[in-house]
Amino acid sequence: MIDQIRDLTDQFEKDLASVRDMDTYAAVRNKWLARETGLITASMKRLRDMPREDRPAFGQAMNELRVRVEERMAKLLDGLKLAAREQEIARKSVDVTRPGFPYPLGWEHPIRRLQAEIEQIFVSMGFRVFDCPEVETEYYNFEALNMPRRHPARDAQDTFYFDEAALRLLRTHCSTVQVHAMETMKPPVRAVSAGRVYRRDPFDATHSPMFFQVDVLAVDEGITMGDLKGTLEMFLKRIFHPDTQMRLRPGYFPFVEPGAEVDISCIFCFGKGCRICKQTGWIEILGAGMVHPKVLRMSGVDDSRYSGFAWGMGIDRVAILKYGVEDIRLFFENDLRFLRQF
Ligand code: 2NL
Repeated sequence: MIDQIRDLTDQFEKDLASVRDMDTYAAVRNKWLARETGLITASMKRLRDMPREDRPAFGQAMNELRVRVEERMAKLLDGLKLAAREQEIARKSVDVTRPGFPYPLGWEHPIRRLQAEIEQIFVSMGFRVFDCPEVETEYYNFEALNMPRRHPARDAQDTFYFDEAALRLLRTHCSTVQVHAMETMKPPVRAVSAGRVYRRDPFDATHSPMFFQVDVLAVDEGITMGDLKGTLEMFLKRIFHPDTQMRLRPGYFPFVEPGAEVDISCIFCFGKGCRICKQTGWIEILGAGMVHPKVLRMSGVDDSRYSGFAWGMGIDRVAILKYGVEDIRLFFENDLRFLRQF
């Protein structure tokens, strides 16, 4: 009887030693502990065929064996689970000493760089860089610039409104910023403002619903058209070419009087006539003028004492000319193969 128990115990130790993984563990567990067919239950059944006096001792020994088997199996399971988890961790761990993947870097956008160059030119002439939100009110975008409701110039610039009742909109030009500049600064005012503007235009080779503008303003005592021409010529020579010529033609903008359209001598043929300037030798580049007295007055500037000049220019347009880009959409696709050429 004792021999039987010892054989079982030896057998169990051998089985236990044979466990390698969850599958072999399950097989051993089944062999010993299955409810009906396991070796423990089967051995217990032999109790009935034994002499009465042997039963208590055998029963007790079998019970001890059962407890031992259960405990050893549970411990083995813990060990297996731990090993599996360690394997999992080792599999998932990251070798921080391995060389990384090259991370694709961006590129300074040519329009933003041009904007910075333009701002720098004006800073060097004593102007202040002024910035304002792109979401504006009708007052700053239109009214304060002498474009009252039902003014035709308003219809000409199709505007993105957030909601007409609150009169919130996306600015259609950067002159809005100059109105704020005149309101916040006492003359002399010398301000340059550049940034995004928005118009309900189709997106094609020459239009974009979002583009970039720069607006320049100087207000002081005794400012004349001569100051406008001198400052403008200096700027155009610096941004394009030292030999760039300039000419002014009469032009209409409601916020200036008089107003002018400004051309530069063609930067491709130097005025000889080519495809870009349509054989005229001149390229239209910006609009300018003397600030309308009504505009000065509305922003709290005494128009009997002060006068000012102003102009506005598309930065994208300058970029297109300067870099010979055929399609404005290229500037807004952010394809690094395009941007890296600048
Ligand atoms: C254009 C024309 C222009 C201005 C902008 C301006 C600003 C104030 C008062 C008066 Cl606060 N004028 N700016 C003046 C003339 C023309 O822009 O074609 N821009 C792309």
